[in-house]
Amino acid sequence: PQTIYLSDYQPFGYLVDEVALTFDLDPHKTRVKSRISFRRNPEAEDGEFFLHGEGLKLISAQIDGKPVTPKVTASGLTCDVPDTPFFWEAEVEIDPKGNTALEGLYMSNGMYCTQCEAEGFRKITYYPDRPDVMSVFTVTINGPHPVLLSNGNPVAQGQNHAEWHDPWPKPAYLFALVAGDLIAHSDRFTTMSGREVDLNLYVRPGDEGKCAFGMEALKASMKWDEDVYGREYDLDLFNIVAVDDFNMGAMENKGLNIFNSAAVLASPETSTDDNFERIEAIIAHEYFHNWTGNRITCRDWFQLCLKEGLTVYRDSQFTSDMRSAPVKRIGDVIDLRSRQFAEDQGPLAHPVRPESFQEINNFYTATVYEKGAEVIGMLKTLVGDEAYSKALDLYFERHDGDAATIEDWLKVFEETTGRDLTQFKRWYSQAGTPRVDVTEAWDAGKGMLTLTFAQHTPPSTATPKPAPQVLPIAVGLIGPDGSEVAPTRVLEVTEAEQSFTFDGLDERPVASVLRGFSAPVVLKHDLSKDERLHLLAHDSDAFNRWEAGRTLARQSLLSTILHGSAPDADWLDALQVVLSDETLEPAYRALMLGLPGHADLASTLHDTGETPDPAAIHRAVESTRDAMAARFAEVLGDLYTRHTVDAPYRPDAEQSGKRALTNAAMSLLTRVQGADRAQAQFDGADNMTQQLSALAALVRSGQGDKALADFEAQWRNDRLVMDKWFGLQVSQAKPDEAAAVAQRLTEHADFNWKNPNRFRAVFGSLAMHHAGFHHESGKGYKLLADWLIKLDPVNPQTTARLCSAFQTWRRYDVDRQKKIEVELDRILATPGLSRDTTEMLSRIRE
Ligand code: HT7
Ligand code: ZN
Repeated sequence: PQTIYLSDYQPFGYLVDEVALTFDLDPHKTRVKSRISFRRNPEAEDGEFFLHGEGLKLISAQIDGKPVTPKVTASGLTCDVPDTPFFWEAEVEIDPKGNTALEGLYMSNGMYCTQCEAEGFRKITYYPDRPDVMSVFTVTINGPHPVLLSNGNPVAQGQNHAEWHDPWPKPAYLFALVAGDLIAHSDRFTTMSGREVDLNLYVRPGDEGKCAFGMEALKASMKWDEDVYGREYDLDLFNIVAVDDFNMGAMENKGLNIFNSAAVLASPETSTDDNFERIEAIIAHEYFHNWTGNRITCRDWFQLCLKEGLTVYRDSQFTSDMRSAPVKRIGDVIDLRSRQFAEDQGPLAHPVRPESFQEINNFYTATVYEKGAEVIGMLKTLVGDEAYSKALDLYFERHDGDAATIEDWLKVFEETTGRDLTQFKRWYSQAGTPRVDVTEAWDAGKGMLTLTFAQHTPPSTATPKPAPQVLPIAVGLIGPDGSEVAPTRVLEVTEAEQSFTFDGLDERPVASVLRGFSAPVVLKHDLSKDERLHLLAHDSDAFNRWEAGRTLARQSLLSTILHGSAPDADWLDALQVVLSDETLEPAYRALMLGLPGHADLASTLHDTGETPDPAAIHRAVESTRDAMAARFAEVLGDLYTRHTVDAPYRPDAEQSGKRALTNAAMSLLTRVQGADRAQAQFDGADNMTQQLSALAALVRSGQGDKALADFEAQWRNDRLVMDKWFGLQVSQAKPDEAAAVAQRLTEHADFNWKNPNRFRAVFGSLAMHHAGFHHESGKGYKLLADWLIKLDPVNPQTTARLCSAFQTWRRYDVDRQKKIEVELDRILATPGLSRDTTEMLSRIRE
């Protein structure tokens, strides 16, 4: 496969002013007519007329009304064209029903829909399918469907016919079309300048009852973007459509967002609190793309973080404002560490702005998205809130309508602040997670504490020689009595080694370093256990207070894993005090009850030169949970009673925090008190959060058979709930049974493996079940490989994403590595393996 390099960027030789498309819909023989105006791009040297196109049957082509015979290959066509502006017209035939890859125009449960990012438009018609070619689209749709949608505003609607016009120039990846028998849940929004916007959420009949929450989230997002970023919506209409077969969460097509139904449909009976929060965040994310992505798009796909990092950052700000900021931050850091750090520390490591790729779909990664958002957060910390706001205003003003680059983005910050961001830019160009060692020197005579930071980023294939990066490290000091003796100060570490002093101190304080997780680094700060206990009891920074508890938990678990020791009693005592502190919000205490994940522990062991044993990790986590349950039984029982919600269900932060705490308590109590409480909760549940957490506790305790059958009988016809049923059985299985459970589920009549949500419910859960996937038998590896081989020809994108389950393989013992190697090679040897999967596995295998 061909490798594409950032350094080879060349503008396209032509500008496109207008695109008119006509679709005559048919399941296997859809006809697409295009009429596109081209003129030479004065800024481009190369005038070759190349249009992308894949899997298209060319029926006819004309230039200025005269038939032409282009040279057609598997990736597109070339043609001799005039020097003067001209109209290109073509008619192609495509097969939406045969399109199982879910890219381009495809069918899902009888409805037509599209997915064009990143390079799906070329499967619809011949076009310069690159984000820097922006044009105004007019779309005509003919087909026997009550609802026919495209981008922009409607210009004509008739029986089996609709015409749409999008006045905003856009790249082809933002094109969308939907046709089907759909029902709209409608509302309105008045923008800050008084524009009336019609809002519709289109769903399949039967799903009408699951729209209200998404609609409220949309209106809240529209208002928030006006209030916080001054960004207003710019069309008369904003449509969202829910689709069952979808490769990712959702897509920000201009004026016509398309969502995986799991990322938009919600009701208390069928969705958990976590689902509600995720849906709110994804709706916000896609809506925010209207400015950061659509009005200002990317020049090329290497700049993906320009829209994704910024939009993730914006949606995390939104969630922090709508819910609890510390709880959101802790959740984000848990996620960053488990997904992005693993990526950055393994063979798939790449910079936030990659410099080469074979298949761009493989670069919609935690690094581009989540580390990309962290980079924005650091920039804001460094320049301050006011300068951030000014820079963003300038960015929107200067680049509206542009296909921009990271250089453009950084320049607005340099201009507004006068800062030189040359070194900061390394956050975009270097792969790898910096390790930061902090050492302390206390001068009692001078009342002075010196903190010395040493940074080092492990080299990787992507970045063999990393240079020091700018690290904004937020630090505060806690006195011996628990009060804060120095408020948060942001230290700017720019050197490989650098010291900072705090003076005027009466007694030696405990340093609270990297408050709020102010930089995405691995911090090594050799605090004593007592110092960490002090921070756990007193740190005024909610993140670092939680982090102190988490580090103590990790240390306790590591000594259980390595030496078989009992859980650390001092940590458990301190934790009990925090759990009982009614001044702390329940959601925060629920997080305190959580333990580092198995993969996180494996990574820490690997970092310290140990070979992680997944079975030993599993045993240590289980025995620690048992010990917590036994020790905290009384407190947990009290928390369960005190915080049980008896008001009508609301998915807000307050109620969901209480449920998170009571369910964490219930789950632990099941270990020492038997399953009655869980069964009672399951039987009495009137919402999915309560029902599903009880079911998980029952299944984990080995007493879930009846509840599983009851659940299936109750929810057999709800595909999103059934995804939970499939997933839970794998995630709660005993390690030696996980692969067998997954295998058995694939034989279930409802295991529709071509549906990405269902496939991920089983195999995503298996890959995440650390001890089950890495079971010494190798059954987990083999089963996943069998199914990846089966899925690849049908849906390469989803297959390739799931390959990342193998990315940490070199951490494990020789025996496991050998078993994984066999599977990697078996998949790689499959004839006709997709470019997506080939690239992922070759990088992992390297
Ligand atoms: N911008 C979108 C990224 C995307 C995608 C979405 C759905 C299906 C396939 C896709 N490929 C890339 C989603 C987002 O970040 O908002
Ligand atoms: Zn996005």
